[in-house]
Amino acid sequence: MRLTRYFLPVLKETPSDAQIVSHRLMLRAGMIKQASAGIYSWLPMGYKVLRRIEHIVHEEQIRAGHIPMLMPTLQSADLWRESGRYDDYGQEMLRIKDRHDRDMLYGPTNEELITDIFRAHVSSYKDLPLTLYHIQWKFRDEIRPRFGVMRGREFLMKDGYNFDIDKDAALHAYNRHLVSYLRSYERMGLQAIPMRADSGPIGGDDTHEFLVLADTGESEVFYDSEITDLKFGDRAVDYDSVTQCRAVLEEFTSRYARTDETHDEALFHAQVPEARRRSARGIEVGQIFYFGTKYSEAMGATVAGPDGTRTPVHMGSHGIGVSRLLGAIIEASHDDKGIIWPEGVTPFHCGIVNLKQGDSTADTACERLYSALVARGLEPLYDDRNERAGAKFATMDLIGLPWRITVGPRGLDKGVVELTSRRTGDSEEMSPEAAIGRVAQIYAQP
Ligand code: 5CA
Repeated sequence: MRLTRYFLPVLKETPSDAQIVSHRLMLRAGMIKQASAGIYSWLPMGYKVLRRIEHIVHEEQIRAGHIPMLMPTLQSADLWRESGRYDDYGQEMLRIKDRHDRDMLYGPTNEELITDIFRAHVSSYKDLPLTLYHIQWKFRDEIRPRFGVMRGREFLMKDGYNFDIDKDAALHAYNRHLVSYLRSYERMGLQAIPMRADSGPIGGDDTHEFLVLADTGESEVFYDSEITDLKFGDRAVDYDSVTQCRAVLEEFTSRYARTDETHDEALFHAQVPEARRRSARGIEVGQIFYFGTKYSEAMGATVAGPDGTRTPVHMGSHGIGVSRLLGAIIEASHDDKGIIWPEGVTPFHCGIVNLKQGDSTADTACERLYSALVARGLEPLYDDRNERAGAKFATMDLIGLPWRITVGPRGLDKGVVELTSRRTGDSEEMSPEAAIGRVAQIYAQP
């Protein structure tokens, strides 16, 4: 993409109404624009990162054997009356009447809708296990929408639902989700720690939230410091293996880590030596639930077992805050100049800065670099504006592309361009070919 042909409405001033750094940077970098309280338009660069995050979530869900589909945003109130949640959900649910005076709602989550699909089409244990998921917009009429996309009213969520014959099988689905979530967050450059949590309006006893530690997080958390040393890394886990998935669960959840809703000070002291006790703030980027037969019993979702007797299916639901993740990633990765995108989610793979636009040698070298990177399957953002170098660097630093190639007449005389890491600030001179090779290698799939 050439910057002169793109739509990147960066702001010079720091927006005064944004309280936390990720919100300020998303506005300044021209990623989002508020449409009304807690509702945002995703401008091209924000949308690009949103799609990158979605793509990682899809890949990891499919790798775990979960099946993508798409359910609507608007739902009929009738299903929610069956489960009993139409009244329970309260003011957070946006209720709408259609022209026939029928009660509709903008879905805050989809347990009812998916259970209705299941009961209409599945009736035998032979069709289990089954996990269906979608990535769809949700609406929760939050009393205090704030911090930009972090606590929105309209937000994008991945929500998945498992259907299993019994509790053991459903717990395997729970563990499988835990593994797939650890992988997903790490690919986004994040450390998200599973913590024992409260299940709230979704229900059930078994639930973990995934938290990214950040001072601006809305949740207070308590944990054993050893937990932050755990990395999922590139280990191969067979998602069909009950023992392998359980081993990961045990490794990542056996140490004390709880949100304030489930925190137990006495237990904390008993389990964790003082030097390792930490309290901090965290951003909740996902949550997994096992709630057994809560919805299947209320809505009559049963399957016939091998002997023909019908039993309610065991279910769980599993969410990732896709749009919230943009805020969480920026909170975890920025400096005073702007965003620092992890390679896994960056909107463009690298920037090209032409120090002397209009100089035919520099222009030609930039065009060549640009086409060579595109030919390698990469997406560079070429700053071809007629601007001074300082302004171009400031824009690149603000929007946070992890790598920048700087091209100027003086370097070209020596046959070199400069490759700079946004994270470390380190620069290295090399031939344009070498720079292309390096960038291609950084993004090569292992
Ligand atoms: N049905 C279950 C799992 S599919 C569910 O709704 N879980 S949830 O309530 O925990 O939401 C899943 C994730 O969505 C949360 O972990 C959080 O990351 C994100 N989320 C929840 N509310 C908001 C909000 N108001 N703005 C942005 N993201 C949100």
